[in-house]
Amino acid sequence: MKKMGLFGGTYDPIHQGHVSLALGLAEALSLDGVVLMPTFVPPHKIKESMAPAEHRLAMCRLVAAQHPVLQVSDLELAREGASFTVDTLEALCRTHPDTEWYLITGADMFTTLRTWHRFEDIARMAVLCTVPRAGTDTARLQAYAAALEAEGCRCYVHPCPVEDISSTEVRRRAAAGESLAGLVPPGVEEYIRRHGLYRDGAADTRTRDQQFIEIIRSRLGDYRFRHSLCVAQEARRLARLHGADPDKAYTAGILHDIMKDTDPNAQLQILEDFGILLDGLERQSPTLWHARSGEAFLRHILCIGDEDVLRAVRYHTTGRAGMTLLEQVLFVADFTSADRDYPDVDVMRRLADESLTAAIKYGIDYTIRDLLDRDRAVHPDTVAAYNEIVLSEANGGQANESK
Ligand code: DGI
Ligand code: FE
Ligand code: FE
Repeated sequence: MKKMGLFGGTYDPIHQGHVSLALGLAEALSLDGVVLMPTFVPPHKIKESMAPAEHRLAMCRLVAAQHPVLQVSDLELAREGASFTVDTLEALCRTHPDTEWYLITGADMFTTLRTWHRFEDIARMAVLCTVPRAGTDTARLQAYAAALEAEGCRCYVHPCPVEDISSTEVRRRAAAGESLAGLVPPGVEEYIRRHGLYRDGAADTRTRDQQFIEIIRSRLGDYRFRHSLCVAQEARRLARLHGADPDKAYTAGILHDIMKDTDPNAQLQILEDFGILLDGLERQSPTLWHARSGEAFLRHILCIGDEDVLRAVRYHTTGRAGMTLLEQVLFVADFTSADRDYPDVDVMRRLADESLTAAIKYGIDYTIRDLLDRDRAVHPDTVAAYNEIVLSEANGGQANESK
């Protein structure tokens, strides 16, 4: 059995504290290696001063090159979305079957371990390791470890505390042009200067939407990627026309089909991970899954908190009674985007400019006929959306247009 450490972090930048911790544990536990795993940072959590992921990764590689026991993996960055540690461990256990894993966490994170997603599985797959900070929290860490061990977890609290170095302080000094000697490993200071990291104006200047576009680019095939950009543009146009928020519409358009090209079983896994239950009809209709798994991915993995955008994605396929204006805009834009070329798309586009509800009715009419032709079930939300429009038309078109 090989013995390997897994040490995740933002590494913004990697500093001497990380290195001492990794090397200290590697020696104490006779590890064959320690994998440094730079983590993905969701677009909205990227602070002005943060270095782009490529640079965080490159600095880790620079340091690993100086210490044979250190390795670097881009597994989590390549996933383009926040990863659960449990998924990373599972992936590593799969690719390294004859390895015993030691999960390395800093003192702060160690005492939150019990709250991590699927903690029991983490504890089953790895020995939980930490190192106290000099002068402070040894007893607290040992008490937490003892409690975990009483539950059957395997833990290791290193007896030699390490000096606490703050990445914030490293970035502040870099911004002020002060020396980083002793704080970061050799080469990292030069790397930071050469690339102008952590200085005003050196931040990742890509907008959130640009970052979302890169994320869908890596998750979707060519056809679906182009469709998503077209829907984003069309949603923004329709939002302006009908008084919805154009920025939200654009973002929702980019993201609405984010899970469309994801393997159905992987979509089910995501739904299960987040405790989302499908109704009986949904379970039978894999084409509906991407709306639900998409919402979950945006909420939990990309950490998008805007309920308007989340709802628009959730209901973009079925619609529902009482759709918000943004939901209506996205629903219609999915039919009228520039890439669509079904025979009566012009009719649909004309309706979309005149009235969102008229366009929704026309779209649902088409969808329901198509589903019936193919012996597919129609989701009750779709029927409810349709009925609401028909009934309000019968009442003189009062309700719903400006919901
Ligand atoms: O993802 P897009 O292809 O851009 O468009 P969409 O999200 O509207 O998905 C269209 C697919 O969803 C199409 O295969 C039909 C299916 N669909 C839409 N409404 C219903 C539905 N399937 C079922 N079973 N029931 C529905 O009410
Ligand atoms: Fe869709
Ligand atoms: Fe779509």
